[in-house]
Amino acid sequence: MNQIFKDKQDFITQYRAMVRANTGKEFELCGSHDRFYALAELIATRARRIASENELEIENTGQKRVYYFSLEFLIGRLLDNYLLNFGIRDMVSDALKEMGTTLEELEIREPDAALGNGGLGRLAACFLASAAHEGIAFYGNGMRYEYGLFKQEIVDGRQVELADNWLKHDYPWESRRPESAVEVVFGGTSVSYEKDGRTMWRIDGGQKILAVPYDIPVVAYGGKLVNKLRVWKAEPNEDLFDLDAFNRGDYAQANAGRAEAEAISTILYPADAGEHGKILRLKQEYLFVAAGINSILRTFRKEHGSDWKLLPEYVAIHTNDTHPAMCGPELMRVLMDEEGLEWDEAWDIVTKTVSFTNHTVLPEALEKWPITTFKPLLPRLYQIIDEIARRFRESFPSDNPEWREMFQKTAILWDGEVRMANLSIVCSHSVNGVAELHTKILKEQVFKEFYELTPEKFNNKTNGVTHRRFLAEANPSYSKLITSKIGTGWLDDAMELKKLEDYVDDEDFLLAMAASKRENKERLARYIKETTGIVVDPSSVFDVQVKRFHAYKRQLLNIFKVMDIYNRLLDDPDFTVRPTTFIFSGKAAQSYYFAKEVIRLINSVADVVNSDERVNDRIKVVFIPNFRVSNAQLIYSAAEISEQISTAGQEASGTSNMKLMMNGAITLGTLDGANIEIADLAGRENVKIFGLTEPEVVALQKSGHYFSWDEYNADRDRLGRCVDELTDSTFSRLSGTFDSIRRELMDNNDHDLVLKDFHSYVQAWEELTEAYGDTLAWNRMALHNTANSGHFSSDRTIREYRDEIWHA
Ligand code: 26V
Repeated sequence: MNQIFKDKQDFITQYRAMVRANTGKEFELCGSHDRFYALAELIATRARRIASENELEIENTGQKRVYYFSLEFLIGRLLDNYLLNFGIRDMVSDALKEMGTTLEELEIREPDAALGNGGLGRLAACFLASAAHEGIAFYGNGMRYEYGLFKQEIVDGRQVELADNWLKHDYPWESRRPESAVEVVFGGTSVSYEKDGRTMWRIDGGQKILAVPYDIPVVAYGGKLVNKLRVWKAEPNEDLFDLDAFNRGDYAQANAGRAEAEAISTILYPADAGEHGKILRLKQEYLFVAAGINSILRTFRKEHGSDWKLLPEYVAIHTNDTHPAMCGPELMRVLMDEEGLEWDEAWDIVTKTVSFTNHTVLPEALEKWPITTFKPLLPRLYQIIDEIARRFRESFPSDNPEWREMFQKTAILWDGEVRMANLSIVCSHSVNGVAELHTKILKEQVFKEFYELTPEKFNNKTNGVTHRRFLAEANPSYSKLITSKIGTGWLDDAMELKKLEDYVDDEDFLLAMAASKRENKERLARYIKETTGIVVDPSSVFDVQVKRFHAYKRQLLNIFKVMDIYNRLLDDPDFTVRPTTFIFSGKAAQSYYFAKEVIRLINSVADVVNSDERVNDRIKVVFIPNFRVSNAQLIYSAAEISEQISTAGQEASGTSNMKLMMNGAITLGTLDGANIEIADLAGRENVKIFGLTEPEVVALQKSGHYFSWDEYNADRDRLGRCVDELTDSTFSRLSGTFDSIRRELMDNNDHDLVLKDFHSYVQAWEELTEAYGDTLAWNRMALHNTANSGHFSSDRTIREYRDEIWHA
């Protein structure tokens, strides 16, 4: 441990001094806001000092640096994380109590940095933490959006989006680095000129934007290493201010250039994808790529000079999905146009440096840009992409008609569009999926042709999550219990959780687990009461589905189960259920009508069920608004059933499944994404699997013999009734009926096979909740889950990337 304070007294003295320096007031006279900012600054100053010591060391030892390019880093709050990693959380918590406040009171003052949409962005944040833990010189490269992901409110059951002005107050962890700003050019013309008998290219004219970096320290557990997340803000160059217009009194015009420049880093696009075509998004992608590459090369030159052949030895560039796909072309541009390398030399360097992760198989999520948008905005880059595409095409024997399919599928430019996934693959030496099944689907279906051409590029890296945040921090009572048996080693090495297997027959331990879960459920029940007004019973089963809303994740299937249970409780006097609280949380993209209707349905069912005294002693439905990292930590730790019910083959990996597993929730899921690996590791008897498998889904879709009306007609009493209730008055009281959901199921033939999997799902749920009656057996299952969750620590994932892709 790196002791950043001598002892509690030392901490208190320094903290008081910081409060005084910041506010001019004594600690006692300050509110929680000022107290939080002073505490954060005290910690951040220490972190920055260690970071600069590390920098020197890396420079001296010539350690390879890994740069992780991602448009999203969903980091959430950091204070608690910093304290845990510096090993001072308990000490600070005690000290604050002595000083008349609490850590919790200060923590909630921190903005929850929502610079990401969901799984992909949170994965990037987990990687920052784990790479630091593994001692890798690892740098996040991203965007500093002025507005993070929208805040969600629920009005009449509907999702309403509000701007997330997270920078309203200062952000204490960041430091602005204007001296490292980079000029980025949009538009202009690509012109050639002769130099030393060679044809060279440069861009004339265009709009020059300044990318200004802000650095956020990333503290490793143990506090010895501090890495950096670098996020870029777009600013105008001074010459964008139109003094003539200002002098004419036309202030809007005077500032127009400024506003246009700043717009680039104003908002995070809130759809998980599908923003293709929006020019601002393309500007974001180029800005953070160009600025990032520039700053990498600057550091390289300072340390190793201009022997660019050495770049792949000292630098790895990883591209998180296709958003940074321009890394390859931009690196080509700089190496050729600015450093004077020949194409082949530059290409060799690029393809040895860049690697790529794909995160989805959904065709509608694969990024494509109209050439008519791309080319005028980035003329020189387009030329380079065109040349990459041409050379790639020429590597085929193009006269053979059998190659035509291959040709079309692997084309980088096709049908008037730039295909970012194909560009990413061609520019990378490694392409990976995020769970075994997902990687298999990439190889055999989505990127089949590329796999045939270059099988050696393809590999799997099953996702992971940081167990220090999602178990240690999120679940203090369980962590304490775990530590009391196996010591603290599991914080460093999650595989040590395996030692918990020794306690599967220790009744006292199993009962202590139940007590810990109960404590977390009470904590969540209080939060639910505060945020929704709904009172839930902590002795009911907490059944949890929390994630972004998408048709393929099938929150609809889950709420159909609740509707069915409700109907049966009303109609069938012999039907009984284990008292359960069905908990949902998550956001839908603003423009994703179907997903938003499912949210409205859940809230409408909640409204009816929770106020129906005939059933509300046994079932309750809760939609927790504004799902984000901070409330996720309360939810995961209180969960008993983990709903992972996507249509098989659609969820690339999932990561909430891992977080919930660690916290001892039992997976109720399909054989999809990382659920398969969870089932294998925990043991089939410790999870509950249902539904069609991926090959069955593919075969059924291909056969053309799935008809949702057949499902409806085969069970009019239960399933048919739920479908009908979408459009009768049963759940319409809050804000109307659900015709579009019914149309999706019946007229659109139920694309996601909700009706098909309905019976096996409800039955699986009934069997699982039946098992809840035996407390010891249930907690034994839970324990097997926690004990085998070490594999899903992102520490393991990062080690695999390090050893097999980055070679750092
Ligand atoms: C985006 C869109 C947008 C258009 C409508 C359909 C759709 C579907 C999916 C996406 C997701 C884009 C990428 C993404 O966030 N993937 C998630 O990455 C996680 C980390 O690897 C993984 O655990 C999730 O399974 C995967 O969905």
